[in-house]
Amino acid sequence: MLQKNYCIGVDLGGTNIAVGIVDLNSRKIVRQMSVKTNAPRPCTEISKDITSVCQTLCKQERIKMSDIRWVGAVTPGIVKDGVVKSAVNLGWRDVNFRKILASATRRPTFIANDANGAAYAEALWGSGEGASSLVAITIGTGVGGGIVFNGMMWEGINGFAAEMGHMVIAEGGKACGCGKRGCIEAYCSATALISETKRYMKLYPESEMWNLVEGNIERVSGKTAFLAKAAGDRAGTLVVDEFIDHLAIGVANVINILQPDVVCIGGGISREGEVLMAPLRERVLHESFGTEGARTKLVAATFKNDAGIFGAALLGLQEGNNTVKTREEAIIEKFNVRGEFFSATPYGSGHINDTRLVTTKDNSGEHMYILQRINTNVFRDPVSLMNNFTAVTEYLAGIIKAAGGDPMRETLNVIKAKDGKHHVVDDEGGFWRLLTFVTESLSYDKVEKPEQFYDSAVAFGNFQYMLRDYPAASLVETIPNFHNTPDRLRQFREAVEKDVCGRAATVKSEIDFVNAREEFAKTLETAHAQGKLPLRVTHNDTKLNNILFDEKTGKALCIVDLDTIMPGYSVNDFGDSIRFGATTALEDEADLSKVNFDISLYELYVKGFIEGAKGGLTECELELLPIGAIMMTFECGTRFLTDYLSGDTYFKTSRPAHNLDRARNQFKLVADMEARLDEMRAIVKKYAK
Ligand code: ADP
Ligand code: GN1
Ligand code: MG
Repeated sequence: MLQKNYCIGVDLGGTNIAVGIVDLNSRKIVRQMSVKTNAPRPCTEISKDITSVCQTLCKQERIKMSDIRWVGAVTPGIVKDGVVKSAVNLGWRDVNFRKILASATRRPTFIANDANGAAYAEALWGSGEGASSLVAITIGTGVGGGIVFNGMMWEGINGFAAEMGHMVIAEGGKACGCGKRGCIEAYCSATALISETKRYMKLYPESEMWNLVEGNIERVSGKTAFLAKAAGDRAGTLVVDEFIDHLAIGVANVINILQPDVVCIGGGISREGEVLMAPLRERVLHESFGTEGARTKLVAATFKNDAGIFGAALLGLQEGNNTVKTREEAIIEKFNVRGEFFSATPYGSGHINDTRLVTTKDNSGEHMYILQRINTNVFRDPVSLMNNFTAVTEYLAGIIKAAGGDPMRETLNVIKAKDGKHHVVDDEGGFWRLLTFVTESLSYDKVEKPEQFYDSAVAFGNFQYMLRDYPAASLVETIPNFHNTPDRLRQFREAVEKDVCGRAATVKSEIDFVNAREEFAKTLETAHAQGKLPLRVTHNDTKLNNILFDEKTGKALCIVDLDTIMPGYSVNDFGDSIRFGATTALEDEADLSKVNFDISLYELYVKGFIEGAKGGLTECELELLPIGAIMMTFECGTRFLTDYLSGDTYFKTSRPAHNLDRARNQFKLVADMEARLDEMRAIVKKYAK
């Protein structure tokens, strides 16, 4: 019997979501199902629906989700590295679809634009099989496409690659939906073909096309003119010939630039087959360069209706996706894991470490782990970091156990390497650690329900409470002066001074914003120096996505990212949560009109944090909570701006002005909070009794 080798392809459209289990051995869709998209909806909801369809299909096929090697999904819109930059039909902007779908399905997950996905399937299993390069031009409502070279899809630096439809074929020509003129989409989309057909019918009342649509012009389709041409109709012939002329210019441009092995024409119109392709080939031959025996093959796409599902399913075969696997596999072999390596996929949205969800398998089933490469540019002494990490988690496990909790889910658990160490160093000097995966848990980049934020506050308050007697002196400072705001300002001034990228002149108002708060920056350090503000064992990175929520109960479950546990101020832990969570937008939202301080979320957090700390906060700490919120927001904004000025070497970025957008975003919140400081103080008073 043929061994099963399954993956899942998801074709997410504006109207329907088609999901299919694909058998990589037989190259068939073994089961499929389609549900309504009901767009616009948040990615988390759509990902949940996709997951339950996947589960249903697996049940029908009598397999487990863990037998699925990966889930690939294609979506309309601009996609770059798994992030949907914008998809108008779905109402998404800058959505990390890969992360959300991986969290929901718990499978390695790959995402691409739908036209790119279709091109990929065509390159691997369709008309490009065996060739090393293929360009697809897909003709539908619009004109799209995809470029595949040596098994890799080309998304471009920003996800806009292969937007074939906007290749200009006539300067100053017909208006296109994109706002420009003369784009091939204005001539060669199905929409354009239909409107040309109608125009010619009106010019030629005797045309056969009127009979084909039974006198009703609204019945014109992409086929009408082709049928008429086949019957020898003059108007139909004119429409089709013009259409082919225009398409030939576009195809010739592609060939002249890239000289790929194959150009394939997909979409509904490609069903016309040789009626379209034979004259197109002839025209292209005249328009393009090439030599005898070395000419681009021009063909109709092989995949028809199922191009979406196949395109999505095959994404896991992309070379880059497999190399990730081999490297991780070698590292996993050095740890004490259960069973054999099975898969690895990028996970989470942290700015510092590289995180992967890893699965292994043995006879008892599947096991999940979190594998992390510690950023040694940020953490200079990773061995001491791991000593902090293991000592604190073991201490917390004791407390959780004593309280009747589950230490395997309520705190992190470090897996030892086979050599007894808490880490593995790879061939390139990369420093890796392995944690058990907290099952059935999720983290959020933005508050989805207010109760969540309240819960996270209780959890962070309680985290500090649990560590109240922990020997602070035994902790190594993993990043010295981490939340010493005056020192952060010193680093900032240095960056302005050096101005290595020549960016300082362009951000003068942001620089002024920071400098104007030099005195304010000293507030907490001064209070500490005066003996008013105590040092405690604190987390120091309390943003919402560093807490895992129980998927079933929705309750805060486990605090993660313990790299910065060090002596610090409680008010900063409070403040860091506020800067990230008590806002109406994501931390990297660039449209500042969307970024506002959300004082009702602030109030929920104050209530929860004070409750969680169980009376452990001093009067001075309570009084300084609002200052902690402004301080952390200001400090983080300053750090983002410093990194922008220094050439983006610290935080992970995915666009050129990413750090600048983040800095502006944080400064907007600072200004909002400054204006509402009295209200913020009154709220603390209300709960501090
Ligand atoms: P970074 O320092 O880059 O932020 P984190 O340690 O916060 O790295 O990990 C990134 C993300 O991975 C977290 O936000 C969380 O969603 C997820 N994560 C980390 N550890 C675990 C775990 N043990 N189980 C489940 N998810 C985890
Ligand atoms: C970093 O690692 P992560 O993404 O959870 C940073 C925090 C910043 C935060 C801004 C070690 O947190 O200090 O506040 O980004 N962590 C480190 O989002 O620098
Ligand atoms: Mg983190």
